[in-house]
Amino acid sequence: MNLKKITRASPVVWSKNNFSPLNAEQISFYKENGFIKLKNIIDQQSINEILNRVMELYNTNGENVVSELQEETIRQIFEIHNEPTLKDFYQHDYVLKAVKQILDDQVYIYQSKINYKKAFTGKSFNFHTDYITWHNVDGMPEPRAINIDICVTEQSFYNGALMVVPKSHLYYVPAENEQPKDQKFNFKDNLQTQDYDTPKTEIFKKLIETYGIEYIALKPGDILLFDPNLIHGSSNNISPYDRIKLMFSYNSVTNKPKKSVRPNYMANHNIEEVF
Ligand SMILES: O=C(O)CCC(=O)C(=O)O
Repeated sequence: MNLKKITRASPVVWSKNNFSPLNAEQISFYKENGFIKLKNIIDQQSINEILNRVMELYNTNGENVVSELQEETIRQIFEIHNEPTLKDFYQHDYVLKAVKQILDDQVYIYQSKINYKKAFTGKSFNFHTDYITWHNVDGMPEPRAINIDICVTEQSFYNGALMVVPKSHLYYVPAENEQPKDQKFNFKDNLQTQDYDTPKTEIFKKLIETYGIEYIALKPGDILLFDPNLIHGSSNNISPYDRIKLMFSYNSVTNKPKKSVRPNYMANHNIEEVF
């Protein structure tokens, strides 16, 4: 497979000569690799507040709560940007400035969630890019969007930390099996099983052989910025430690999807707040 044929045309960093809050080195690392880890962005007291709120939400139920396959254990809680106590984190001054530096536009929350990979029982996420679903299913025109992971509990190789294929964001990798765009399709079940949108095996292998796979180890308070077109995934949590993180996905206001058949909590189209 010739990777040139699937090379991405859209920019990764949309601003030009803007080196604050990320400096020139950080911007070029993000541009080349599709991600960057930033240490100690959220203080420990705030992390404790997040953890308390996560534990309260863990005991709620609703359409936006996804359990592990055939288990009661919670896997994900979506639409957390509507939680007043979590507002300070997706509206965090540094985070928003970095997001807008990369996207060079006003932004809104496209998707938000807690990924709660419980000790012993938390399940894997198959390798995928978010953009393939956002583009094919939701109709997002370009990858002018960004994911921010806020690390709440330590993420390491033993508790299912995220893995990424550096530089894979520079290609549009077709899926082995595309997710249906049919309104009747059970998008929620697919969040548990992830049967669709994994990268085509031959291309995936070639990317790994060329660029490798990297574990993203993070400590509480660290954040990860990553491009929605970056291939990422993670393994089961077989350790006795919960792996908890918040994930906020921001989209540029000039990049709104024209249509989205997925529920609003998966692909927000009620844009009430623009930053
Ligand atoms: O939490 C993880 O390890 C991966 C999450 C992910 O890729 C997703 O929620 O789309």
